[in-house]
Amino acid sequence: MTIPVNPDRFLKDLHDLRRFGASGVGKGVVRPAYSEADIAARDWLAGRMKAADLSVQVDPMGSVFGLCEGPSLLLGSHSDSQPEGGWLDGALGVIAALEVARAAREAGGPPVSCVSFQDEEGRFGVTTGSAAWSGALARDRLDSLVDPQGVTLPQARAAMGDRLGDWLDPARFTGFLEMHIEQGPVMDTSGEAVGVVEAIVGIRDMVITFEGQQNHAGTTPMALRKDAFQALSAFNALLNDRLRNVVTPATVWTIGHVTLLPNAHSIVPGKVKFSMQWRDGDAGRLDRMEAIIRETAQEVAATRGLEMSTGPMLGIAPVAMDAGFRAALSEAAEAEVPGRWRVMPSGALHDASNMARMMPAAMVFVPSIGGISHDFAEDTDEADLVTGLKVLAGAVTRIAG
Ligand code: HGY
Ligand code: MN
Ligand code: MN
Ligand code: MN
Repeated sequence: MTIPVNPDRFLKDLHDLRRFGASGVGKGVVRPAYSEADIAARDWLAGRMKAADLSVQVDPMGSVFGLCEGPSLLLGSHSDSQPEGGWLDGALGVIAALEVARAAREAGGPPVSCVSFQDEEGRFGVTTGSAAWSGALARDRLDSLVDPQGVTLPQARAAMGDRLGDWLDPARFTGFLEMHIEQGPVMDTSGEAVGVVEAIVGIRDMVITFEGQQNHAGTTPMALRKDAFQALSAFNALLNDRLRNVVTPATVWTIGHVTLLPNAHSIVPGKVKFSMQWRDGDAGRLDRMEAIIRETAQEVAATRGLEMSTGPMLGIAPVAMDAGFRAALSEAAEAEVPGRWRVMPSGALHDASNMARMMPAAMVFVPSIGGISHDFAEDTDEADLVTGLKVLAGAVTRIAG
């Protein structure tokens, strides 16, 4: 049967979710995992699930499930945001999932459950909520995770109090589908409306620390300094040079968070802690990059007389999407927007990466205006949002009938 999704109801819920943590700049949101806004949004979402006659269960990480009875497909994404996030990254997939589950239930269609995973945006790691559920992140590591401000995961989770429940048995779900914005420029440039994801890149992420000697910025001769900022700067230049030999145009690496200590005009900085993240579709290349990163950091520290240390590494392996689910999405896309869709990889991480470890999983993308995401300016044309919803519903029909 065709699942009679309601585009107006879907768009209204999507805009209602945006009010939680609204940044006041464009449609942007500030809704990091376990913040007041995030928890309020999860409570609102639980209410919408109950109103749709789904039973709500929250797992030990704070991922919120809206369940129907018996085995079902699971649809969803995440409702936490980056520290400066867009209104669609994650939220779109959560509300599309809610709408398809709700419409299917009302019409006596196939059983569909929905979920908003917690901390996909990695306040405590990489897609933390779904990684912990799938085992990609060992559960005995959870208590040792710390955010960039020094808050531990157990401290942050405590804010969800007695909302937290037990892990769900993945065996109750027959597969996972996630709708998401592309977060890149490909479809916006080509004019296509839908992307069917073939594979999701792998990621590795760790913190590197250089520790030198804090000193007076007026009296310490340049040749005698053990300057942590200069070490980071030299490391970055050397690393970019060396990685060039092993990467492809699709490989990316980012130093996105830096803490320079003590961070004052007239003090030679004694310490720098920074995030080092790299992504590629090939696990062997991720290994080779890791070796170069570690060697280069070691070498720069040794040459300049600083100490170098690395924190625990987090990672998610590259993963292919399920062939049958991809075919269902492709058929649904062709039916909805003939010739205006493509098959493409995902350079962003998604909860679907972890779900693919436990059950068949696949993803559908809609375009991002200007290719902008992880920014308040992130947006997508309403017509594309609705097209994506219909393709998702069409794929559910083809998979679960
Ligand atoms: O960074 C990512 O790829 C994801 O948005 N957390
Ligand atoms: Mn996302
Ligand atoms: Mn994101
Ligand atoms: Mn002085």
